[in-house]
Amino acid sequence: MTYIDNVLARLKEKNPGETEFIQAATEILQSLKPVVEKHPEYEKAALLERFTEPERTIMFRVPWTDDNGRVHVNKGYRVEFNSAIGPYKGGLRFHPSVNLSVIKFLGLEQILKNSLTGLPIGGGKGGSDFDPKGKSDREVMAFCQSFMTELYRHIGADTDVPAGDIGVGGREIGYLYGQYKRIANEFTGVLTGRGLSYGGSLIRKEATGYGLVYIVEEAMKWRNDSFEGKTVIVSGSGNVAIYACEKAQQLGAKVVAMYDSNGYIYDKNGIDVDVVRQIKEVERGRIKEYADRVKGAEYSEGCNGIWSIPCDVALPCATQNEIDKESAELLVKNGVRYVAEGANMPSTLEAIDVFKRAKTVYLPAKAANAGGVATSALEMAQASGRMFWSAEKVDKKLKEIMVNIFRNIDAAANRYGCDDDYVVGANIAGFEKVADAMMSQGIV
Ligand code: NDP
Ligand code: 2IT
Repeated sequence: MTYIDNVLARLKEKNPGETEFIQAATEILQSLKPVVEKHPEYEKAALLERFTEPERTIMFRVPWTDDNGRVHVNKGYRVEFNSAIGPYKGGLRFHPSVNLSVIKFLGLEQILKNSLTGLPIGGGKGGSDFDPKGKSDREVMAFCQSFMTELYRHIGADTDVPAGDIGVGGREIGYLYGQYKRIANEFTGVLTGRGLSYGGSLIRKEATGYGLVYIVEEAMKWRNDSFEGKTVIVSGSGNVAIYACEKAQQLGAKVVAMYDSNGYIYDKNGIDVDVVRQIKEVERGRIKEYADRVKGAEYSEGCNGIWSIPCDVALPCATQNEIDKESAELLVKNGVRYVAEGANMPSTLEAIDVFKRAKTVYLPAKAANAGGVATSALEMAQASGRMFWSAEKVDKKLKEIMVNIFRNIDAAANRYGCDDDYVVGANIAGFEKVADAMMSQGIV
């Protein structure tokens, strides 16, 4: 049994039932084989065992009262996974499906993603099984205040800097920040994705979606190709999906379909992203309403059907495992050429295999959606320098970061004889820096 097989076997044994975490760890560890073979000292230092065990796992009770005076209790999590190259950094997810396994898979991915940005940020992730959907603003505020009343003691601008993720957008970050400031009595960059009036950065809201399109644009450029005239599918209709759709269309593509957890819309004329933004960001409504407002658009119940629509580019931007083997096969059969992940781990291991065999240009999440956290790090830099950069400046830096990530993952894949395998490239390029930092810092 090799060192990696051993670590994986023990990880499964020690973390029973954590299917998402094991899925992410399997993908990562298996692609690190050539690096580990080159560095026998890693095994002596139990580097992979340490890399896959969070530095700290915080779990807490979050009690809050609804508008009818009923008391509810949710679970709260913050997994401070790895601080070898910087303070823990990563989002908070509020969704009923959140559990320890989900937060740990996200945290593990975040370590390598944050390393790929080239900026000094470690990996962490948190959240709750609280569902903001259908709650009043006051209920969301009550929940956020209770969540932060425990979380505040664990975080800090140089310790751990949370941000948004599914179910945590500008409104939630505002309530969380207000409560942090009140308890800690300090105004610092302890959360990113803040509003522009209280320390946020221009372009942070757009950054994940824009960055996703920028990295695909670069992959296309290397193949003498471009977004011009391409048919694109974007799953989800939240923060990442909306700005991926906007940027792809600015570059000449036609986005024909999007979804939320109830169903998908198909608009052969190209999605009007302003209508989606109005429904989702302003009204907090359902994507179904798009078909009532835009002539020629159709709505279908259920999510999976979206992958049967022929497209050149697929941008999954909703959630984990939204593309299974069958959906991947459909995409390939219908001629998809690029798949790039706005969401974290949206493709199952079997789906990734289908894309690899078909030689689809496949850009995994930790590279493709790193623009969000990279811009969070730019927000941290602005906050600690007590200054604001223009939208043009932030957007230019974001684009440079995405182009660099593409070059680095491509080079890492080539270095190990795995040309165009960006899964291997991203895992190795991200891991090398973290491994070096961990080795330098001793057994901690
Ligand atoms: P939002 O909450 O803004 O949007 C999430 C979208 O995905 C909604 O349309 C939601 O539909 C849909 N969705 C969520 N869960 C499911 C599900 N189980 N089945 C079907 N659809 C679902 O979140 P974000 O846009 O911020 O996040 C989307 C993805 O991008 C996540 O995987 C996140 O981890 C990742 N990501 C986010 C970053 C960021 O900066 N925000 C950065 C990097 C990655 P509905 O409204 O019906 O729930
Ligand atoms: O998955 C992610 O990278 C995010 N949700 C963004 C994290 C951040 O700290 O901006």
